[in-house]
Amino acid sequence: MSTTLTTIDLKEIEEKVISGERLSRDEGIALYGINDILFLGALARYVKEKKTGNYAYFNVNRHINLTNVCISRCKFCAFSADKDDLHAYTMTLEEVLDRALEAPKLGATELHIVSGLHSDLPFDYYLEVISECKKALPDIHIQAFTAVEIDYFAQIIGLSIREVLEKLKEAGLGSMPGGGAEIFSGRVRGLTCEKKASGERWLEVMRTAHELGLRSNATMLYGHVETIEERIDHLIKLRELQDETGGFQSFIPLPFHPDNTSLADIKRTTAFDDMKTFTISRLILDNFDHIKAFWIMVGLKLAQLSLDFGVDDLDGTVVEEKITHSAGAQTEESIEKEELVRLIKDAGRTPVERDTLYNVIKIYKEE
Ligand code: V47
Repeated sequence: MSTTLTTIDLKEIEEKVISGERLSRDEGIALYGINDILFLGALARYVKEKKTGNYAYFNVNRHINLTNVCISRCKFCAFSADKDDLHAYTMTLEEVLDRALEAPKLGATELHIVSGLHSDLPFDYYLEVISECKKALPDIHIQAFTAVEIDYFAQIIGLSIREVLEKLKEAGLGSMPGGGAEIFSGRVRGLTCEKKASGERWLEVMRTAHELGLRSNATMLYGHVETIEERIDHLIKLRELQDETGGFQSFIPLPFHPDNTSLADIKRTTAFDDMKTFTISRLILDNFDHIKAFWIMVGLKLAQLSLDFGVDDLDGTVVEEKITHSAGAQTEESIEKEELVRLIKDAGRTPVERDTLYNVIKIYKEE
């Protein structure tokens, strides 16, 4: 890395963070050059505690991936398939409902639905998935469809992004997950996912969703062909949109898993890279309330540790996960809520079970 900071500069950064002053692009880039992980952790922890005190959040949710058929075939993805592949699948509405109906039995308050960009499914299929799930489970929150999927629906049905989102909202869509953001840089998208929506388009979809009152998350897929500068530019673009709309709830850095992808030669991210990315995200994204460690991708041990490095949310129980597990994840696909509570308590934080919109369901105070 080319840029490094002197001790004096570090003091300056510390003072800026403590006085709530915004860090610049250059400072973000330079922070990646710091190997004093405890310094970064202390700063990120300071910001985390200012925002959410000693709380660490989780929810009880169930993931559903409707289809793995995808016309995009991104180089970093091991989940997607061509329509004629033996492992290609598309769930019928009945199958979706079967899975969805398991959710309340597991105590879940959220369905998290994301899928491939299927070549033939009509927009009505997705509308029906949402409306039927909502009809069957009126109390469950449906967080579904990445900005990339919304952009694709708009193309296949010939409607504007706003019209697509309005129809989905009317059908029962509650909020949007943060996937598909990858790295916004056109260079990186050209190398890894040239067929999917551009970074500008992803941001445009989110802007429109927020204008319609739909809240969303945001992600960054890191540890493949991007540079540190491109990571920071990604964060700055999210910060700028958040200044405009305030519609993002949480930011989730996603470490790249290379197995079974076209980028299988790339090595997995290291613990230092993961922890730096959590802390620097916490420091740059001063207008985001929550930084989430998706334990499925980060691993349970690092996810627990991240609670001292700027993270305040561990995502949820998940139940069934295909995207990371296709790419070699060694984590379980599911976790009991009691285990999330144990991990959080053991880190000295107060576990808070939340719903999708961060309304508190239960605070696990010490008995
Ligand atoms: O968009 C794909 C990423 C995302 C790989 O919003 C990969 O709360 C690592 O966005 N290695 C889907 N990552 C998952 C996602 C998500 C997960 C949990 C919570 C939320 C939320 C969102 O996974 C994709 C892509 O960026 N991805 N392939 C891979 N090989």
